[in-house]
Amino acid sequence: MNGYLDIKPEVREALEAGRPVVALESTILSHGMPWPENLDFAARVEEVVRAEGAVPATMAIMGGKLKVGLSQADLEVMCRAEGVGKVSRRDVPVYLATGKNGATTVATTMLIAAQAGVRVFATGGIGGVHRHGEVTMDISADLQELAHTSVAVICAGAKQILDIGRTLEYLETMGVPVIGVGTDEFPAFYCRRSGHKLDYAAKDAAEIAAILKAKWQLGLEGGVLIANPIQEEHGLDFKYMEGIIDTALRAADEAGVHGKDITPFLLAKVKELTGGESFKSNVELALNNARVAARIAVEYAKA
Ligand code: PSU
Ligand code: MN
Repeated sequence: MNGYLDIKPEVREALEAGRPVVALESTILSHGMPWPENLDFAARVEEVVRAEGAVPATMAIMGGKLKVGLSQADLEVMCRAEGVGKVSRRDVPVYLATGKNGATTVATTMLIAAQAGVRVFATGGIGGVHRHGEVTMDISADLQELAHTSVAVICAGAKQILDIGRTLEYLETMGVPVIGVGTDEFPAFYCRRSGHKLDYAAKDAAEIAAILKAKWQLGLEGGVLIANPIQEEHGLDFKYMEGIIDTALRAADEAGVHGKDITPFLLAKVKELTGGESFKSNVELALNNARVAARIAVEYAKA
């Protein structure tokens, strides 16, 4: 156990007893959803995990510690998001040393989960290769984390703000299995389909748990990406979203936004352009991912 880890007692007990735990990220709270709806979401997502028989562990960096599981007061600080930064892998040492509060991205949540011994993590969408990434080299650190850190990430695919084809190519090069949940197509967050095929459609949580076990028992380190499409009734139209995203990308270009600010900028722009509609879908898909993640964690704990 490293001295930077601060594991909530409930999570520690579950880990020690080999009971299922599901990691959750905090960037989705601090930088992905508005106050106070994010606090309501934070409570609901933890409830969904508990209802399936697993223990939720929301990750963040607070007071110089890697927090594994947040109290209600901690969740409120992350949701109010005053002075809360967005922390990817490169930012971790700075936040630990300075005591600044940081919301964890997919990369950082995976990193903390692995250190604490949590193997399953539910999020909304992952970062990836940005459009024109072959020129800008803007590739999310999430992909390198998936390459090296042994945590399963349950997501609803990736938003069309990214170059989904190149994101999948990158994952293939890095040896990251991408498994569809009841689908052989990689989903595009708000949309059930992206036009990009997957090789594996898992039949249930037990099969996914068996895949995780086979990979890690063999010593094949690194993550597994589980792609769980948004529920039919909450999905948005692909063509409609293409239009929204083109407008958001143009706005980013005109505003000269780049680097770590581009993802939050595009997410905020998409939200603004779709009105409240995309927010509801976002909440539903994230809850759905937490449910599937908890089922996988339960099966993995049995295996
Ligand atoms: N994509 C989304 N919603 C999000 C993010 C990405 O649809 O909230 C967040 C996640 O925390 C992800 C991070 O890990 O943005 C990626 O940021 P970057 O592209 O700067 O690595
Ligand atoms: Mn980037």
